[in-house]
Amino acid sequence: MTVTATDDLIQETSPESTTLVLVVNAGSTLDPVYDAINPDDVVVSVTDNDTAGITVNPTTADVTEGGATDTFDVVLNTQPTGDVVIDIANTADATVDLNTLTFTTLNWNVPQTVTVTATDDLIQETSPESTTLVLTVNAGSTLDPVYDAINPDDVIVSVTDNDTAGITVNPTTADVTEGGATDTFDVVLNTSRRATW
Ligand SMILES: [Ca+2]
Ligand SMILES: [Ca+2]
Ligand SMILES: [Ca+2]
Ligand SMILES: [Ca+2]
Repeated sequence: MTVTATDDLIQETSPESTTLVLVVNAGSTLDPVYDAINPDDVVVSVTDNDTAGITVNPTTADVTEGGATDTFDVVLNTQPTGDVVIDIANTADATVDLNTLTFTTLNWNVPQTVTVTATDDLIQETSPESTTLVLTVNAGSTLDPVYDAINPDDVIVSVTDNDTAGITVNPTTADVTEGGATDTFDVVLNTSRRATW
C-alpha cells in the first residue's frame, strides 16, 4: 500500500502524527477466524511543507504633498486557521486608506491593496522626508497562533514636500502726505512655522 501526505496550505507542527486504522470488514468475509482479528494500525509521520508568512510588496512608497499617491499589497503566504487582522498605523506625514486588513481562511491568498497619501501640511520640510508605516498583526482578533507571532514588514514612505517658506510684503510701496494721508502694507508668512521653532 502506498501512503501519501495530504498537501494542504496550512503551516502545522512538523512532523505531525496521524494513524491509519486497519479493520477486517466482517461483512465481506466468510472466515470467522479472520473476522475476529484486529490488524495492526499504521502510524504515519507527516512532514509539513508550508511556512506561514506575510508578504508586503513593495515595502517602499513615494508620495507627494497634494500630489501623487502610491500603493502596496499585503497577502498571507499560507492558509490561516482563523481570521488574521493586520493593523496599519497612520503617521503625521502619511496616511493609508485601509487601517485594518482582515484575511480569512477563504481570502488569505488574495492580495489587498493599500493606498498611501501624503499629508499636505503648510510647513516647508526637508524633501523628500521619510516616514514609516508600521504593520502589526492584531493578536487579539485572530484565532491563529502561528500568525499571531509574525511581525510583518513595515513600509518606508518617501514624502516630497510642496511648501516653500517665504515672507510676503504687500504692497512694497507706500504713499503718504505730510500732515495728511497715511498708508499701510501687510506682512505675512507663506508657510507655517515648525512647532519646534
Ligand atoms: Ca502543503
Ligand atoms: Ca501543511
Ligand atoms: Ca504642503
Ligand atoms: Ca510640507
